[in-house]
Amino acid sequence: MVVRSLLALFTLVVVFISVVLASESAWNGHTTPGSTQPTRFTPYYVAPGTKSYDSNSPIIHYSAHWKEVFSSAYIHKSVRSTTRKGAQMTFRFTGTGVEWFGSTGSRHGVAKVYLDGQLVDSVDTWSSVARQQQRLYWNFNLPFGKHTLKIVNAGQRQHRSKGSKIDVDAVVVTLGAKPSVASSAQSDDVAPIQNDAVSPQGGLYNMNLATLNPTETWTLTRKGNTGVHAMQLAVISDSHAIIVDKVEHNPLSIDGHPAWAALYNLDTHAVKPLRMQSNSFCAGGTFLSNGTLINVGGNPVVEDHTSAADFGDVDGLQAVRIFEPCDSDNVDDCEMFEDHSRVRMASPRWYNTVLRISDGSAMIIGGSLKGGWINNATTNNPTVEYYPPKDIQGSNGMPVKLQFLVDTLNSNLFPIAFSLPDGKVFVAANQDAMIYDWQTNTERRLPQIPNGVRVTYPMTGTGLLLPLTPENNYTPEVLLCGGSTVDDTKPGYEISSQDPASAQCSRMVLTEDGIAAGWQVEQMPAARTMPDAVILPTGKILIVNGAGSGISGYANVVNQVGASNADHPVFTPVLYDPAAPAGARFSAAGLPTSSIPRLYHSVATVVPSGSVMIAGSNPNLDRSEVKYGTEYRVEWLDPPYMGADRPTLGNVPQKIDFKQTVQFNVKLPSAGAGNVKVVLMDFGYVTHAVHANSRYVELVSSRDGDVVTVNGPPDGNIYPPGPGWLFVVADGIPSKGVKVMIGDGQGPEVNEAAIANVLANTSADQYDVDKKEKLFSDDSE
Ligand SMILES: *[C@@H]1O[C@H](CO)[C@@H](O)[C@H](O)[C@H]1NC(C)=O
Ligand SMILES: *[C@@H]1O[C@H](CO)[C@@H](O)[C@H](O)[C@H]1NC(C)=O
Ligand SMILES: CC(=O)N[C@H]1CO[C@H](CO)[C@@H](O)[C@@H]1O
Repeated sequence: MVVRSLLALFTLVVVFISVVLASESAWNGHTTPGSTQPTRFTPYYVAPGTKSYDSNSPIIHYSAHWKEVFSSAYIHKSVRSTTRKGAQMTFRFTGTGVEWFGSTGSRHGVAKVYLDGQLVDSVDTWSSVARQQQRLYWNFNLPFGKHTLKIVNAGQRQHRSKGSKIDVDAVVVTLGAKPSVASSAQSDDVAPIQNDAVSPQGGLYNMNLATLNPTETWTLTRKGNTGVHAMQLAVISDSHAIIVDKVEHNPLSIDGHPAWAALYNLDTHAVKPLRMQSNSFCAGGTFLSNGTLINVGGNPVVEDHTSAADFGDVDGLQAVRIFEPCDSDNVDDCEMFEDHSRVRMASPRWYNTVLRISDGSAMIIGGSLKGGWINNATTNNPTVEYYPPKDIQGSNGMPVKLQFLVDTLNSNLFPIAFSLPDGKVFVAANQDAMIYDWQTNTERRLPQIPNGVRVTYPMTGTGLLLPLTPENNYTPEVLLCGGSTVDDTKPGYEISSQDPASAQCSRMVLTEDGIAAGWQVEQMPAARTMPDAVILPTGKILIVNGAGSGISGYANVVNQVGASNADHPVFTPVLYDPAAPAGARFSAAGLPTSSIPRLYHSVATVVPSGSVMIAGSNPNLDRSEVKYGTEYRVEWLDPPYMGADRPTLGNVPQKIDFKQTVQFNVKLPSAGAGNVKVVLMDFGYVTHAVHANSRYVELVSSRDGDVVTVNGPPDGNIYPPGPGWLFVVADGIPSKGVKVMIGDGQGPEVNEAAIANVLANTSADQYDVDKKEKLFSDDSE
């Protein structure tokens, strides 16, 4: 009886939501043209800046033996299909990209895809279940101009297939624009490569500018395609990075719908879609002390501006998604695990920061109770909680109030946080900063960031903990760069995409003397909001990405460019040497200029080879191809050391415990090297300009010939237990990074009572539960 009425309630809610959607047309759930009924979340989507040609368009030419089949399951209710070997369709278009949509099923076979006369792919359209409106081929990286797409029935089928049918439901063209000749430092002229339907790599571009001495030259190479937009990025192994996006119409698909997470192969540039249950817009993440990655928080299911209704995902606001260690090159069995009935946060969080702390657990900081834009007192979640849950001063797993996050409204989402060498946590939000002693739940406020600069969303700056070294006795110093002085109490209609960003960097030594001396201010050569700051194995810092004006987000302010709240992309990175004297720290010498805007939702990280991976940019609700569209292209910025003769390492132990002394082999460049140091790095978990856990710790070491002796970090305060990357840097030239587990490799302490208390006192997906109850009572009136 109870079950039945619950079911009835649920059905009513679903019907109600559907009705609301029908009248508003779900942004992401697709509404077939000519219909008012939203259908399921399929790959078919006509992004702004693209044009769809239906299967019966007069400019699509079919050879004999194609027939027209009618069903409401197809785009515009019809599809052209053929079972005849050699039957072909030809389509001429002008643009920068093309997508072929059609069906897959048990009677489907293989199609050969040709672009401009060249065979580019062989697409197997077989699937065990019938699916319509699937993206069967895509390439978004064509040089602007006239192209011809030809699809030919290969007459082949795999052994499971009962036929060799292929069909064409629609072709979508990315219109693109002629590139401005002056701006491009990169080549756009390489022919498309093999594009496998299962793991499409998109276009391949590779142009080196290494005409000068390679040891002095930075190179920028465009290579690879993320398949899902790169909103969140973390290196998980020698060979792979994980990319997490929000729910949107990405070109990569899984289970018949667009994917919103993927594993990216750093060597081959192949992408493998990951199955995600809940909406990860906008989550944070961290590795725990046992190497497991957690991805935390997100968005509810129904939200007009930030999420979809009809793609079959679940509420992500309380999600803790678990990604167990995945260290082998073969990532076939690596998956994201989610079960909100057993594993979840106690409270909803959107735009939370997730940090590994000194005991190897995750501290989850702040966020908003629902998706939206700038935070306010109604949506604020001014608390911290932990994963696994712990008992802090009687909290028994429940969220612990943080007054700092009340006092820093409104611009306080995605706080900048770092675990400090005394185990406490530095937190910056809006114009303020503090040191948080999480064990005693006490805050120590720090001097305010000078000159009214705000550093967190949507006035986004970036922050780093500067290198910790034995010489400076692991004295912490933090660096905050960029952001905005825009008043965070102004409504969107009083903020413009043209409001200048801040060029200010502020740094402070976190000792009594340092705090008394306050923030030391310097100016970047160019103002930036949404910059990414990446520590290189040399200890120098690359500042890349971002905009010269406006703020984070989309569709909120005046003078939007496309939907972007920001404008004036900054195309040239700058290098910052924290060890150089003030006034001589910034240099742009030799740094190449990109032609790809990297605005809101851009990322950058160093990878084990020492190269910097730059990806993303998407100031849009869903995939868009208008100005500042959704960016899938990856760039690789190689510092000069990539072309140098580099140290190589051997026999590095997989695990180094605190204070443990270990030895490994090094082969130094033939030139010989005077200054040899061993460095332990955490590349961080990158999202929204927050490089959580990014860390650079120099270890005590000595060298005897080709044997290096090194001491593990003194304790979990200096380096929170968990995975890291070991480098040897000889006279400023680093080796490649080798993955090591720091600590004993065990998971963080599990407090069963705290977990039980959280599960007993909170419900899963609370936001949507409340909302459904509210909807139902509204509906019944
Ligand atoms: C707070 O933010 C939410 C989400 O953006 C918005 O719906 C609400 O109107 C805001 N409340 C106030 C008082 O501004
Ligand atoms: C690591 O610890 C977390 C939290 O307790 C747990 O969920 C995960 O399964 C552990 N991973 C491994 C590989 O033991
Ligand atoms: C604060 C709160 O609601 N605490 C409750 C959590 O769940 C346990 C077990 O059901 C109760 O005993 C507490 O009162």
